[in-house]
Parts: sequence; structure tokens; C-alpha cells
Amino acid sequence: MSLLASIEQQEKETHAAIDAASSTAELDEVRVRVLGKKGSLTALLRGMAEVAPEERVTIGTAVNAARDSLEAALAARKTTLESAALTQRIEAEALDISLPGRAHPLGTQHLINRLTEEIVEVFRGIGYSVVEGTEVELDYYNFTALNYTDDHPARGMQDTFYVVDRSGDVAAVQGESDVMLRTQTSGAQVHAMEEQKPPIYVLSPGRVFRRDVADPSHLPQFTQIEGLVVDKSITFGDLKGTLDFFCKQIFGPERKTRFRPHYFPFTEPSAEVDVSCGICNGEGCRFCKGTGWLEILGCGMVDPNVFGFVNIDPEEYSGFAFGMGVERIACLKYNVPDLRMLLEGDMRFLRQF
Ligand code: 2U9
Repeated sequence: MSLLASIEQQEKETHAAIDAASSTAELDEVRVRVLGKKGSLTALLRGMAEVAPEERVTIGTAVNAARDSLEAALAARKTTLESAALTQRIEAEALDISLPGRAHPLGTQHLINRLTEEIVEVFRGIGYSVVEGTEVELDYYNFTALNYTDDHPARGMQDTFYVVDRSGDVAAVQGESDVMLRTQTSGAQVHAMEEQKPPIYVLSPGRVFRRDVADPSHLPQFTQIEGLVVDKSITFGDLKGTLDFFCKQIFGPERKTRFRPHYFPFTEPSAEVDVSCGICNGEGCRFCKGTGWLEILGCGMVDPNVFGFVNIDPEEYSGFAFGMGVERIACLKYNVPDLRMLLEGDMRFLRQF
């Protein structure tokens, strides 16, 4: 084959290889093989010295033309391949903005926290402020200053969680520790009476702990709200008016209240408060066990002995106090049959509120 024919053949084959290259890497291989330092066409140019002088111009022109044409073809193919790769990448990474988004489940406030806030707001609206206290309390604030006798059964290990040190100190285990998980939030109010002068209008929402086994009407841990008023000339009438107002705010204006005598160490006289049954309107039904009434809270006039512990003169001041379990109120307000459902965190139940 003549040199000219071989140049033509090489050019043709290289054009075919350029057209067939399916990636820029493959294309570069073709370029190196033909036009690189040791490429076949480059070798031809280098070998011009051996070409007969009368053929040099013809051969040289043919080689240069072939190189120019191949370089142009390489550049064109490179552009095509690069733009195809780009299109492919854009397609692969494309977002379908018409697809529906993934729903993230949104948390909501627990029923008990919501009801606690609702109750707190009722009392804030009539001038009470909030004291939270601490869940770990001293026996003095939880019991002694509230007029519990030394031998009161609530003080026993049976009913109260005492905090023992790491060694499990025997004295503490036997109930002689004076550090405990509060069984009621009253301690926070004793602190308030130590720190503030009357008039005092405080509310203490918070978690309390008792050594009870959970059953439909008991929980070892629940949320309590207590209230305390200390002012001049406070009467049992003020207590009744306040709690009747509270019940109507929480349960509805058509509901009635009644007060039954009771006993608490820290109040005298004391009472339990019932609200008329919202299911039968006081007629008597299964929900209220035929009585027409539901027990919702306890209350009373602050015992003068309690004032003695915090240096408030019972001749000058009087006061009332009340206490309620928020879980119990929730059960009555929303007809929940078992207190434990409020502690379990079952979403099928909680989602309903
Ligand atoms: C001080 C003085 C007195 C708070 C009161 C009750 C009546 C009461 C129970 C309701 C259900 C506890 O959660 S429960 O088991 N509480 O009946 N609590 S009077 O009396 C106080 C508080 C603070 C300084």
C-alpha cells in the first residue's frame, strides 16, 4: 500500500474509532494512540526525513490534513460525549417535585400537661402565682410542717419513697432518711410561706410519688395541683366560691358542686368536693355509681398549727387550701375508665386528645 493510501486508511479508521468511543476516557485513548507523542500519525510526521523529497509536500500536506481533521473530530466528539454525560447526570439527579412529601409525625402536648396548663390558667386568671418546688423534698416540708404526727402512717416506708445514699444505708432503708420523693406538692407552698409575706395566693402543679401499685384508680406517680390562700378574713365561703368557679370553668357552667366533711392533718375543717355527673346530669348512672356525683378534690381551712411552723399569726391571718390529682380530673372530664392509660404512652389512646 502506498504511504498516501495508508494515511487515508488510518484517518478513516481513526474517524470510525472516534465515532465509536462511548466515553471521554475511550476517546482520549484513541487520541493518544494516533496523535499522542508516540501515536501512529505522529510517527509518520517524524518519519518525513525518510520520504523522497519530491513526495514530501504531498505526504506532509496529507498527514497535516489528516491530523487537523482528526483533531476537529476529537473535539466535536468530546463535546457530544460531555453533554450526553451531563444530560444523563441531570436526569439521574432530577427531583420529581410533583411527588408527595414524606409526612413527619408531629408530637403534641400530652393530655395531662395540657389539662395542667388549663387548670393553672384558671387560677392565674384570678390572681394566683405558680410555685413548682422540687420532686425531692425533705420530710420536714412534706410532712412535719403540714401537721402530720410523727407516727402518721403516710410517713412509713409502706407509703413513701425515701431517698437512700449509694451504700443503701440501713437507717435510711428503714425509713429514717429525711430525704424523700414528695408525696404531695404542699412542701412547695410551705417554702412559699417561708419566703413571702401574706397575702399569698399560690398554686403548685407538679409530679408526686407514692408507693402504690398501679390499678384503675391509683398510680405510683401522678400530677398534683394544690392551691393555697393566706390573707386577712379568708372564710370557708371564699373556699367554696373559688372551687365552685374552678369546677364550672373546667367542666362547664351547668355543673354543680357539693362539699362533704372530711379529715386532713393540714386543714381544719376539711372537705371533699364532688361535681355533678356530666353523663346523667346528677340523676345517677353507671359512671357515677348511681350517686349523681363525682369526687374531684379535697380542701379545707389551713390548720393554725401549719401557720405556727412558718411564723404566720393565725389571729391575724386565715387561709384555705385545696388539692387535686390531674390524672383523676382528666379521667372524669374525658370519661377515661382507667388512670393507667394516662401513664402508658399508647399513641392509639393519646391521639384522641
Ligand atoms: C399547705 C397547707 C395545706 C392542700 C390540700 C388536699 C386538701 C387534698 C388530695 C387530693 C387528691 C391529694 O392528689 S390527691 O391524692 N389533696 O385533698 N390538699 S387540702 O393543703 C395544703 C397545702 C399546703 C401549706
